[in-house]
Amino acid sequence: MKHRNHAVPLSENKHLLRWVDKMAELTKPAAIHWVDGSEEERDRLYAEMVASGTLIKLNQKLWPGCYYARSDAADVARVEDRTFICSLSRDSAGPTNNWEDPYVMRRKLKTLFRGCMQGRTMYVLPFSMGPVGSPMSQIGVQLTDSPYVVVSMRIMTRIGMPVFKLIDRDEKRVVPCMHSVGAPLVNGKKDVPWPCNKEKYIVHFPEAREIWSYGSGYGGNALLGKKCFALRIASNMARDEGWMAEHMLVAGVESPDGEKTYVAAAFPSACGKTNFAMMIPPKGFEGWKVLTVGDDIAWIRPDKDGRLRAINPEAGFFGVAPGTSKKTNPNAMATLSRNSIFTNVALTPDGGVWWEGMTDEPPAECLDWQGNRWTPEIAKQTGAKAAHPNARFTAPASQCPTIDPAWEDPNGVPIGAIIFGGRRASTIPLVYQAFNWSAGVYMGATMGSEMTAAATGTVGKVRRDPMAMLPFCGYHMGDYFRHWIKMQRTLSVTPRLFHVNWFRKDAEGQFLWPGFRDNMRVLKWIVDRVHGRTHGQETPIGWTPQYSDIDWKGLDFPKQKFEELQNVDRAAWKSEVIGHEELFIVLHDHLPPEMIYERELLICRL
Ligand code: SAT
Ligand code: MN
Repeated sequence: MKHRNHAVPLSENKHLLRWVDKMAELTKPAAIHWVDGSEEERDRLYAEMVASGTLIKLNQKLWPGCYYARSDAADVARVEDRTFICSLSRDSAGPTNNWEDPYVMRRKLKTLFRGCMQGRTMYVLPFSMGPVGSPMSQIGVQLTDSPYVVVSMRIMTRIGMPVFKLIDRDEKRVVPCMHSVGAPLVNGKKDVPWPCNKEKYIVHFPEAREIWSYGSGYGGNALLGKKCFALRIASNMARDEGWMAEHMLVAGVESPDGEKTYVAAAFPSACGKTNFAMMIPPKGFEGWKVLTVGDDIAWIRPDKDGRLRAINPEAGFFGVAPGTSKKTNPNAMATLSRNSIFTNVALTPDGGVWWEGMTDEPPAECLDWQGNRWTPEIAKQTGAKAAHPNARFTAPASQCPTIDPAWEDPNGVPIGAIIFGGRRASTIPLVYQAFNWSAGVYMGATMGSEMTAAATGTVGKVRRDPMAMLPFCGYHMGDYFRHWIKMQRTLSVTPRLFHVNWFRKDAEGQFLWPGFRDNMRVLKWIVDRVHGRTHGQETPIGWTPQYSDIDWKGLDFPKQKFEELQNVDRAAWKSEVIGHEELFIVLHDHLPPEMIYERELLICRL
C-alpha cells in the first residue's frame, strides 16, 4: 500500500474542513494527522508510542498485538464532578447534572484550549457509533492530541475512510468532539508517558450536539464516542427523535431448540455487565447459549411493527480487568488475548499482564500499575494492589467467542426483556418482575447501587442510580422518566421489565447467590416469563419465582436459602421507599405523575 501523507485532508466536506482549521487555529498543534483507520497507520502509531514511552509492547508470543499503558496516578477514572451538561437553561440539565451557562463555559473552554496542543499532533478522527451506514448509527469526528485515544477508539468504534466517505455524502449531522489532554509542549518542555492536566472539564452542549473534553486521557473522559456521545448526547437525540440511548448490555439467549430471546440489561459501571453479556451457562444447561451483542451501551428504537430493536453502538469492550479470569469470564479472557490495550494493570517479568483475580496464584513478582515493584508479600504488608481497581482492557468485540451473528445487523435485534440491576447487600431480592411498563419504569427509576471504583467517589455507599444513567443522562432526569413512560405508546409489543440483584448478603455478610454462570438460572426464568410459560408469584413489589420455578439442574441450592434471597421484608421495603423520595424530591417539578402513582400503589401494597 502506498504510504499516505496524513497531513492531507481526507474529506472534502466544507464544514469539517472549516472546523478543523478553526480548531487548529485555536489549539496550535505542531501537525495535523487525518486518521484513515488503516492497519499501517495503527502500527505506526503503536511504534511511535512505544518509542515515546506511552506504551509498552507486550511479549508478542504470549500477547499478540497487545500493548500496555500506565496512566498518570491522578487520571484513573471518570470525573463526574468535572462533567457538565451546558444546556441553554439550567432547568433542562436538571439537578442531577452539573450545569454551567453555555456562553460562560464556551469562554472558559476557549481559554483552556488556546494553544493547548502546541508541540503535539492533532488527530482528525472520524468515527461511527453503530455499523457504518446503519440507519440506527450516528457519526462524530474527534479532534484529539492523544494517539492513545486514536488507537483505543480504533478498537472501540468504527473509524477512518469509510466514515469520511459518509461525511462527504453529508446526509447525517456530525457530532464535533474536541479533546485535549491539556499538556502543551512549550519552552522545550519534555513529554511524559501519560500527559494530562490537573484541571479537567468534560463538557456537553446538548442543543449544539457538541462535546469538549480537557485534561484527561482516561476512558470515558477521553474516548468521546463512549459515555459522552453514545449516552449523554445521544440521550438528547433519542428524546427528540423517539428512541432510547441506554447504559445497557444486550445479549441473546438461545434455547436448545433454537429459540432466540434478546434481553437488554442496565447495571451501573463495574457491576458485571460484561460478565453477564458473555455468560457461559452452568452445568445442567447443556444446549443453552448466551450470545453477546454489547456489554455497555444500547441504542434502542421501535421498528415499523412497534417492536423495540437494539444496536450496540460500540465495536469493542472497555472492561474492568480486576476480577476477570478464565473462571469468572472465559469469553472475555479469549477476547482480550490479542490485539488489545491494557491500562493500569500489572506488568509481569515475561512481558505479560496480570491483575487481581486473574489467577489463583499471583505472580512471584511484577511491576504494579504505577511501575513499582510488587510482590504478594509487599501486598500483604501494605495492601498495595498490583492493578488499579479501575484498570481496563480495551478489546475488539469481533474477537469475542460468543459474539452474536446479528451483532452488526444494521436494524438491530428485537428486545424481549429489559433487566435493571444494582449492587445491594440487603432488601432487594435476586429477581422480580414489574407488574407492567409504568411499574417497571418506577422500578428502574428508583434503582440503587453501592458505588464502585469506576468513578471517583465513596466506594460502597448506596446511591440512587436510575436506569444506571445517573452520570450519563444528558438532560433532566425527570424528563427522562417521562420519555420512558411515553415510549410505551409507540410500541405494539412491550418488553417485560425485571430487576435483579446478584449481591444480596446474609447476616454474616456472605453473598447468598453464587452469581456468574448460575445467573443463567435467573435469566431462564426471565425468558420463560417473556414467553408466558412460567409461573410468577404476586408480591407487593412484583412477580417473583418460587423455588420450583427455577431450573436447579446441576446445582444443589437449598430452598431455604433461595427464600432468604427472594424475601420481601416489608419493614425494609418501607424504608427503601423512603429512600426513593430522596431523588424524587429533587426531581419533583419534572417528575411524570406515573411515578407518584406507582409510589403510592407500592406503599399501599406494602
Ligand atoms: O470510563 S468509562 O465510562 O468508559 C467506563 C465506565 O465507567 O463504565
Ligand atoms: Mn458503563
